[in-house]
Amino acid sequence: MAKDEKSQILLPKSLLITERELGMDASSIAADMRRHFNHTLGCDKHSISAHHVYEALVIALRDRLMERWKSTHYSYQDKQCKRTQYLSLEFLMGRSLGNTLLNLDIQGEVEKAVSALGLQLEDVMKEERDAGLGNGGLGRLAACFVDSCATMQLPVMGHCIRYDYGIFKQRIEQGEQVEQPDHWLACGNPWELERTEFQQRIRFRGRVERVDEGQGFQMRWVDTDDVLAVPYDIPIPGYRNGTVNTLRVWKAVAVEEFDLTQFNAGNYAEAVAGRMHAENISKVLYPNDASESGKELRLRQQYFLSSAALQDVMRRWLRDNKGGDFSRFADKNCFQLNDTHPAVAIAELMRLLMDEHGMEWDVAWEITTHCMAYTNHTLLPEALERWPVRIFGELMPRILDIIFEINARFLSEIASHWPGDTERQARMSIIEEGGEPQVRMAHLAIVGSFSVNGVAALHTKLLKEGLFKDFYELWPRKFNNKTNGVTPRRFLALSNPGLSELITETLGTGWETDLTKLKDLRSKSEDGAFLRRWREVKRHNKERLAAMVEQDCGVKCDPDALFDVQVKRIHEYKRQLLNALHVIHLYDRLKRGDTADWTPRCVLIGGKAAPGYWLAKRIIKFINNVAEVINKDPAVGDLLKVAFLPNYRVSAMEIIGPGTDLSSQISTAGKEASGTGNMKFMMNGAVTIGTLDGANVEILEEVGEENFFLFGLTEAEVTTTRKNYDPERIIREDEDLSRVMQLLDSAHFNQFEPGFFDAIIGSMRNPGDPWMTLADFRGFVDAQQRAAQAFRDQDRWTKMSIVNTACCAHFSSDRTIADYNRDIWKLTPVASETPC
Ligand code: 26W
Repeated sequence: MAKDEKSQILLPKSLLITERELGMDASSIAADMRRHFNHTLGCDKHSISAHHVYEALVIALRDRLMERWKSTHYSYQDKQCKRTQYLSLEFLMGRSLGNTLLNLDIQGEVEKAVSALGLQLEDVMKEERDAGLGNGGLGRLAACFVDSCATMQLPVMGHCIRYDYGIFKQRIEQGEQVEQPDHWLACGNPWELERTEFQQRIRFRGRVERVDEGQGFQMRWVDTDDVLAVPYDIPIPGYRNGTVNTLRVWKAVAVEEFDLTQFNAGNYAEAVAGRMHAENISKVLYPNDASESGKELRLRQQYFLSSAALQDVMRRWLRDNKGGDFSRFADKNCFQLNDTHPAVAIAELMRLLMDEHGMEWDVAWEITTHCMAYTNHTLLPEALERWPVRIFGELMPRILDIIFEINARFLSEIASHWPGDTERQARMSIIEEGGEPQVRMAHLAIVGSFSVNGVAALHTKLLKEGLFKDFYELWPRKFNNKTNGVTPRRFLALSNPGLSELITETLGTGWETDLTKLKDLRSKSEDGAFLRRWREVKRHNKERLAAMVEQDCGVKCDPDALFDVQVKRIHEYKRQLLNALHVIHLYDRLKRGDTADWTPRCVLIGGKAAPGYWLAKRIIKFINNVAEVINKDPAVGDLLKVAFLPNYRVSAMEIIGPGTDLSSQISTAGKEASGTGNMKFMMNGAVTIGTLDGANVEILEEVGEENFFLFGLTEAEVTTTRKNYDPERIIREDEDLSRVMQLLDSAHFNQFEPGFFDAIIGSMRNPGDPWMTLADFRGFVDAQQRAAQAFRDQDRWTKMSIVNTACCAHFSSDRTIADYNRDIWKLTPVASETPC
């Protein structure tokens, strides 16, 4: 018999289910769906909502996951194994239904069950909303990582905030981005399980008291405004292995007590308003990508998540280690910080160990610095987080004290390492002095972690040589590279069923968890019949994509044209503008009749702009205007189509990736930390046109120059060229570029919106343009010409496509996670107790 800790009620064993009881066959699933539809959800003959059908199916599946979830939990518990907590302010999960069916291997049975009830599974699947708890690459990486961890049976738990509003929905009106709130929880989330019994109390504001407790001073954080963190668990099933891990998302809830002074003074509304303030913490995801916002609410979110996750681990630790022995804590726990967003966890762990568990500084520091690990995701200075010391001190005074102490001890280490080098001290300090002193979160993260990693080989090298050079000189062994990856389950097996089937037919199964098997596809690239099959699959996927483009943009694309795609957040460094210039150049060629050996092409561009990033939003308008002019010009016809895909998101990528021929990865060298879209495209047999940036470098290495359209300045060339960068000269000396700029100057794409694109044109003409867009124009146009020519030889193109898929093993997130585990986490895989 087990005891409920709080109520002391005895749980009779007969209440617990220990064996798997739920059938995985169509008739059991159909029966459960009906039961949930009628009883759990209370639907009746007047129900007309397809959403209820979806919900009934999810609950039936969740029940089946639950059995595996428990047995995974028991296995981890029995082994008392080391665990990792992946702390991330973003988890861009997308939809879960398809992934669950795939991983539980019940697609066929569920299809039967649903059609036995007179419905189409495809229609039911469309009812699911994307869980958009992230902006872009960083958030989606977290989602791919938890998929890989579950598949590799590693005891890793994700922690995130349960935002009521995810990344905004993007609509395009008159060519402009219009943001709409994404209230994704409006109809509830049937996957999640509320765990109020594990709620934690998070403190804010108040003041710090020094109390003498006889054997020395203790710090006490008092008079605080508390908020409750309530966890909701989302199951993360591994691929056909019986493991189900957990993504724990935390919701902010006001503490039970009212503000009594307000309440007693008759200010009922003010008392309730205080609750609203607390609950705002988990209201909305910040939609900024690659620029920090400096907003107080954001810092409250960061501390809320960090503290909730740490206290949750502490609770389990104290339960399993009676007497509170922390000597093995760091052997049993690792915290991976997804960028600096949760870096305040370093100071919070110190606080918990010292203030709540009576530890001395040195002992607490030893533990902390042996379980924290930090991943950096960007080199852009504007994305590096800094918080005003003042805000920090107001919100978390005790945490600020601890950061000051960490810094004081760190600076004395610097002073003894480099005596007299005060400049270096100022450079490396966690506190940036000046008018408004700031906490540099990256410095805190490096000082408090035993591991610091970049996300692609080039990125890590640049971190060591540039941004973190001082730290690398001090602690070279902390630094390591972990090239990103993406999950082949969602982005190949699930989203590209045609190609998956062809691969399985050719190589057998097993590639889903071991992409090195795909290298055998290479030998098939001389087999004519195989080439034809490969082409048919791609053609089918292009039809699917074309249907989406027609539906969402009203633009008709010929599936035989070259599908040239760039989807990602809109940012100057990603150079959607360079793409637009090329499109305009093609249009100019068509208009002057230069159509010999023309390759018909559909250029698709999509992505969200941060709502406060004015120029990025203007770029969207620019692309839409260019598309409008080109698409309605009868002289262009089917030779060139351009479309801006609205509301780019995970579920859209599942259609876009498989239907792409040419993947544009054209950032200014040295700016894109890794990129992960590049990997999803490659996996699906798209050929990359790209610069030597981020993980493109490694993609090129894997596929070879003949299967990649390389162009542009290298990072080193960017740095040297910058000194005397002269865009006007480049325009003058390039006939094609001059003509493109003339079209822009003559307001060809903004005839009724005078001056609308001046800022865009000005940014490219500026000798100080940090992204040096015009420097790469010629290289890009030439590379595009090579791509167009290659595409005309369909056999040649198909071979390139096959080689890309065949060489993608390095870009599976399974490989990435294996690297994290080997070098940083050192976890032992644990099989789920009851095999499935
Ligand atoms: C504080 C505001 C903020 C929010 C997000 C600053 C910075 C970010 C991230 C760094 C944005 C991001 O998603 N970075 C991307 O991370 C991917 C996963 O590692 C990389 O593949 C991309 O190159 C990188 O831009």
